[in-house]
Amino acid sequence: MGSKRALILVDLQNDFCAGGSLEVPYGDEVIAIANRLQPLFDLVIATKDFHPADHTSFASNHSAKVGEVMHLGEINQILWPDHCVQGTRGAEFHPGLDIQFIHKIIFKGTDKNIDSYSAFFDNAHLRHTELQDYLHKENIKEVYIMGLATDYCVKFSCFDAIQLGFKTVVIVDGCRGVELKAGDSENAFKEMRARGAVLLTSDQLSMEKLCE
Ligand code: VGL
Ligand code: ZN
Repeated sequence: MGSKRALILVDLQNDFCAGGSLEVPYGDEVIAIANRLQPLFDLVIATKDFHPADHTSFASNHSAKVGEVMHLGEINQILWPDHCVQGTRGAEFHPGLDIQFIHKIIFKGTDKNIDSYSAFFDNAHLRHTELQDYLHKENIKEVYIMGLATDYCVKFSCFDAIQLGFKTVVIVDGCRGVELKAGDSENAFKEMRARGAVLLTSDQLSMEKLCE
C-alpha cells in the first residue's frame, strides 16, 4: 500500500469566519473546499484554537491594544481580540463544516501562558500536542494542510510538519489570511515553499485523485 495521506483542517472555527471576533477576510469561502476534499483522504484531522478566557494572547488581559506586540517570556506575542474561548460559540467549528469525516480533533493554545499557532508545538517549541504521535501511529507520511489563517496557524503548522519530516502540501485556495499587513499571505506562501512545502490548488488535488 502507498503511503497514507492526512488532511489537516486548520482552525475552521466561528471566530475566524464572518461575524467572528477575529474574522479572517473571506474565511468562510474555504469551508466548501474542506468539505469537497475530505473524502479524498485516508485520514482527516481538524485543529481547534482553544483558549482559556485568561489567555496571554488576548489584548484584554493586558489592558493593551489589539495588534500591539508584547514581549512575553522569550516570545514576541501579537495581541489579539478575545477569540476561540473554550466553551463559547466562537470556538465551535463553522456550522457548514462537514464533520463526519473528521477522525481526530487537535486542541491548541490551551495553556494560558503561551500561544500556539502551530498544530504541533507551542510558539516556544516547548510542548507538543498529540498530533505528531497520532500521525506516526497512523503511518501518515504526507500531510495536506489548509485552513485559517494562512499567515499564522497554517504557516507555522506547515513549518513544523516539514521540520518533522512529513511531505507537506499546502492547498492554496483552501487558505485565507488575517493580513495585518497587506501581502502577509503571499509572503507566507513563499516562505512555506522556500522551506520545502508543495503548493497545490484543490482542483489539482481532485484531478490527481481522479487519475490514480
Ligand atoms: C490564529 C491568531 C491567533 C490562527 C490563532 O488560527 O491563525 N491567529 N490565534
Ligand atoms: Zn488564538
